[in-house]
Amino acid sequence: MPVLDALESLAELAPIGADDVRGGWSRHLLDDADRQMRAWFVRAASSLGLDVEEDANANQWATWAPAGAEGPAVATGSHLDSVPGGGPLDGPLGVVSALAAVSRLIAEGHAPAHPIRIANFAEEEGARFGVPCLGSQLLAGDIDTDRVRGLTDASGATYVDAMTAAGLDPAAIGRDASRLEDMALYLELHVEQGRQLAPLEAPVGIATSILAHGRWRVTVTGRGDHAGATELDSRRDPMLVAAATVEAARGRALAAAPPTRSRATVGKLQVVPGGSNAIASEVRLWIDARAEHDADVRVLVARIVSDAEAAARAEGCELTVAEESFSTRVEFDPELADRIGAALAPTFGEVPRIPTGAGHDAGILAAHLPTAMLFVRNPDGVSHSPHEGASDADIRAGVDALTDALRALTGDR
Ligand code: HGY
Ligand code: MN
Ligand code: MN
Repeated sequence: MPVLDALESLAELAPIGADDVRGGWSRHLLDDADRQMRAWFVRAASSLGLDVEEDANANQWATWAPAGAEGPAVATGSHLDSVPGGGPLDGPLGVVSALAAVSRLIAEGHAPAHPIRIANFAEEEGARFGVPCLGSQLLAGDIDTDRVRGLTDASGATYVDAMTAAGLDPAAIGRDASRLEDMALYLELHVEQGRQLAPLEAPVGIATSILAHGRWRVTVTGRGDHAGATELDSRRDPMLVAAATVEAARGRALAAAPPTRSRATVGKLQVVPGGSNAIASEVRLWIDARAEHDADVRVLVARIVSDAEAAARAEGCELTVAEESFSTRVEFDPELADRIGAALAPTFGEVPRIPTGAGHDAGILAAHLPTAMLFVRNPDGVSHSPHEGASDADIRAGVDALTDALRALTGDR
């Protein structure tokens, strides 16, 4: 059986979903690029002799269960979708590293006491339907299925439309108790997002926690009118309210005491109708807010919204706010982290333990089973950008680390 090389796999994936307009890669749930990524997963896993399945929630799974491997699986993997114009590693690195690690364990004759199962979780970024970690949330039963069926993408297509077009049954989505119970633990490898490992001169790290975070959609309605003919004192311009909201996001996050690690971002804005010589009639914007604890995020968002409402009143605009997602603070399993740290120690010495500000499917699953994450050093710390990267040597080190961890966690028969 051939050993799968993570760097070669990333090179194979590089042409898929390359975004000529924004740069980077755009691969969104069940679009053309995502389907090619998913087809690659099936081919790569099948070439290793793994059993490949797609579950009712559009997640893909590849299982290695040689004779004698029993009980719930040790699960690993990540996601193959991306943010709009994202980097090459956020998601795919964890999937290709998992395939590479399993191929090495097969090649070395490892006899696991438990199956190893590799996941490609669907819509981790929420880039198409707005809700992150949708595949893992559905699997875990953490999200209302009627709400999910009603979600729409930018073109107005519903989640039901997307599933149906891909030959999946939207009526079947939701909690998958047997699949959840058949996982003993989940270990996700991911490119580091942020720059904590470089100063420590460490190629890999082990996650401790994830900031609480969420997304809020703000809709500001004003009155569309002529940019030249409308006197300034008679305007109801939603763009001014949007601008005040963007300022408030930064200002309120900055004003929160540093221990809350508060941050708020407006990275997406839609202007209706969007004419350069027209006062907008409506502006929609999205606030991404994160902080150490759930309550810190709630306070931060309340303050930003209060500023936005004041700006709306001053401009004579209407403002509504809808929560699209909320992910509570996650503490990863310390015992599992210790087991992984011990497995890595012979090669890597003491592996740093680091928190992260990014959300992950491992964070969703943490409420249901022991979970852990391995991070691969990102020299600049940049992610959700085409400039995201890791050195070839560190990508190889990540595969080594994941291989060592999976070997230890599945034991020898
Ligand atoms: O947005 C996030 O934190 C993640 O990368 N999905
Ligand atoms: Mn991401
Ligand atoms: Mn990710």
